[in-house]
Amino acid sequence: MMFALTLLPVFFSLTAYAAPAALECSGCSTAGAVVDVPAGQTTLVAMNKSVSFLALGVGVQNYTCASTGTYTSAGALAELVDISCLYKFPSVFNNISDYAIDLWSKAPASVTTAELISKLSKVKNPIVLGQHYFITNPVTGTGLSAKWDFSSHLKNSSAVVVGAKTGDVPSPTGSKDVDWLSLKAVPGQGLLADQIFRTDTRLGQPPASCTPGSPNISVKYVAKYWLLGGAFARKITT
Ligand SMILES: *[C@@H]1O[C@H](CO)[C@@H](O)[C@H](O)[C@H]1NC(C)=O
Ligand SMILES: *[C@@H]1O[C@H](CO)[C@@H](O)[C@H](O)[C@H]1NC(C)=O
Ligand SMILES: *[C@@H]1O[C@H](CO)[C@@H](O)[C@H](O)[C@H]1NC(C)=O
Ligand SMILES: *[C@@H]1O[C@H](CO)[C@@H](O)[C@H](O)[C@H]1NC(C)=O
Ligand SMILES: CC(=O)N[C@H]1CO[C@H](CO)[C@@H](O)[C@@H]1O
Repeated sequence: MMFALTLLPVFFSLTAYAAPAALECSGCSTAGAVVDVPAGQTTLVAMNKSVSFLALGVGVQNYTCASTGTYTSAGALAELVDISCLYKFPSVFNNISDYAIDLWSKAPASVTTAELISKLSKVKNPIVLGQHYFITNPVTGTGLSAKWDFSSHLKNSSAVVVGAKTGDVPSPTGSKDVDWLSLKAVPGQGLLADQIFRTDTRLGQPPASCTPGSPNISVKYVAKYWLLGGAFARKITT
């Protein structure tokens, strides 16, 4: 661990994304933000609700090897950083996924997502809003459902949302990046949001084939998450 951390300044200083001055990252209103869905499609459609939270997810997509010799999704785990203040600065906002995946994919395996976030030198004062992870589907009792959990940060157990997928399009940046998604809130599973989008994905796809019986794998990825509606927006925005 110590060894890995002492390497951090080296690879961070080598990064190509030298910024003149770091921008304040967290704590701004995104009420006027428009979800960055791809043009020319009708699969991902935003509800008429304000963006309450805009986060950069840094984490892993998990996969299990099916008997057919291909990987299938087995959930994900990500830390969610408030990037609300970057929205008004396209030169940073449009490149934040590239910047983060560059650092994250080069980081030694012992570097955690939290450590990585603390080293995002292009932004100032990043706040971790919470985590994205998977739970057993609360409706059917089998399979996995995506959850976003800000309950610690917002000190309210209702500051969570479980999503049911409503739309899925291939990433415009290519097949190496996980799909862009829309999800709607599963009723009765929290008040954090009414709708969730995953956009601007980088990496996270599994290898094309696997040997049945091999262990589950975790593949690093980053994405932007947009949470619309819900009951908590004013509690963190300014
Ligand atoms: C969104 O809702 C507002 C207020 O309810 C309404 O004035 C506006 O026309 C709606 N916009 C769309 C695109 O539906
Ligand atoms: C691998 O993922 C599958 C699907 O989510 C899960 O049932 C299984 O417990 C996981 N195996 C391990 C060793 O974590
Ligand atoms: C995904 O893998 C990570 C380890 O890489 C693990 O901590 C996490 O619990 C896993 N999540 C699921 C849903 O399997
Ligand atoms: C949690 O948030 C909800 C929605 O804003 C609110 O109604 C409730 O009173 C809050 N609970 C606590 C303990 O603050
Ligand atoms: C350094 C870098 O990747 N810059 C890119 C940031 O995003 C714009 C588009 O918004 C690209 O044109 C730049 O090349």
